Amino acid sequence: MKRNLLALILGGGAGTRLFPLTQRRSKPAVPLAGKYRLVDVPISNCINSDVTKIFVLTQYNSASLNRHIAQTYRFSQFSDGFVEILAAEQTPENPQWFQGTADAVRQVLPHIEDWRVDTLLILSGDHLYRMDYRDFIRRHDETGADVTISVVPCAMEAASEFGLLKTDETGRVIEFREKPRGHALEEMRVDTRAFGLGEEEAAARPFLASMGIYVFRYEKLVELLKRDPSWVDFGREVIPAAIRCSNVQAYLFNGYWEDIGTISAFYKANLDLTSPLPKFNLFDADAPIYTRARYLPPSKVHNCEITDSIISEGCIINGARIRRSIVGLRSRIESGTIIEETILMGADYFQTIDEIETDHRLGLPRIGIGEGSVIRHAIVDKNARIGAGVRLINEAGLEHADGPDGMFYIRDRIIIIPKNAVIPDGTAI
Ligand code: ADQ
Ligand code: ADP
Repeated sequence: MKRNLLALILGGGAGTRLFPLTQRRSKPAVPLAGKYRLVDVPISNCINSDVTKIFVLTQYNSASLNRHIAQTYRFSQFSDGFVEILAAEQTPENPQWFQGTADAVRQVLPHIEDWRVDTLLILSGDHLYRMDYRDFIRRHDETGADVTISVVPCAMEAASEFGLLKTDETGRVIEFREKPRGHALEEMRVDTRAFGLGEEEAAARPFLASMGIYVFRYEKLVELLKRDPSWVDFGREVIPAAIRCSNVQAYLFNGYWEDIGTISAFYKANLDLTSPLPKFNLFDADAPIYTRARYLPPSKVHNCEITDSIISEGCIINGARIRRSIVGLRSRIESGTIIEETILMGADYFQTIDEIETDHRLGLPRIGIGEGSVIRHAIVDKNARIGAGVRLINEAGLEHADGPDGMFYIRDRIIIIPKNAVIPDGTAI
């Protein structure tokens, strides 16, 4: 029988955890690793697993997400593949935005019922990992499951951030608790040796955490979503209910996996890519991460000292010292700058000579990093104009701050310069 499989990528709710990167765009469109966007990871995993019917669910439409999807994921006319965005919409019956992950799926059911789907693959839009979903789906088929949850062994320190579960000896899930704390957390400890972990590894990672990605038998999902409209979240309501009334199985994933839905996790995972042997490999020719082909010129580097960094296409870098940083597309960096442990997202476009001259007359820094500036431990969003002699080093060691008029933000000690921000010459933060 021909399988009818659809993938739904949950592209984010209100997006508060990645604010201000999500101030002007929906979460799937947040730039990653200098040239990609978050949504490229699950979409590439899908394509590399032969899953080519993909919907991206997002709370609001953003121009950059629409443009990115439309210009990147064009399948051949002989394929039935597509990537389509479904944004939350107000209808006469439903004036609400998505109330949670399960509610998002419930609200888009009318768009997918025509597809005569038998299996739904539900994915998250803010994870960094590489998975062949065919193995995940095979396990779902072999066990005759209604729902299969992908899980990773997890350490005590991180466990309360996740849905935790227990299985019986056949791998069937018998208990699930969403982000338990204290005693409730302690009770979810399991012997992960049963999942093939060695003695030491099992002691270090004694919990089974849900990755928040699921394979559902379509009929069962529809039944669960229709049963109680107050069930709006998979982790909090739908999965615990499914365990009570159906066959829910766990699929153990053994590779690198990171939830990068918060500023500090996003920052750390991006910077890890600059390591000599990063945990996430962008250089896997068998399973590439796709993104928009932009036909940019190769980067030009003049008189610089650059170590442990990623330099994207279309950059011009003059006389800079750059260490452990990501330099995004079309970045323009002037001489005497020092950039350390920083993510520069680059620019959406090259400025013309006329634009640069006009900026100069108006006393506005051009897009990029001006002469002699020092930037450390920061995220600089696209099209930011950082003047000359600027110091972005969080000198006061602030944990959390909001700059005047949204000029900058500090989250977990990381300085964030929002998209299109202007930082005048000589500013010190
Ligand atoms: P969380 O990651 O906390 O836990 P949540 O923030 O609700 O779950 O989001 C999961 C995914 O859905 C994210 O990609 C998010 O952006 C997206 N999303 C959230 N609300 C949405 C909405 N209203 N509309 C569209 N998309 C939305 C979940 C599980 C845990 C599991 C972790 C693993 O509930 O059990 O351990 O994922 O990261
Ligand atoms: P990316 O190249 O990172 O995928 P986008 O597709 O989001 O980025 O952005 C590139 C787009 O930026 C261009 O296609 C162009 O439409 C837009 N853009 C915005 N402002 C300008 C501008 N002032 N001049 C030229 N292009 C601009």
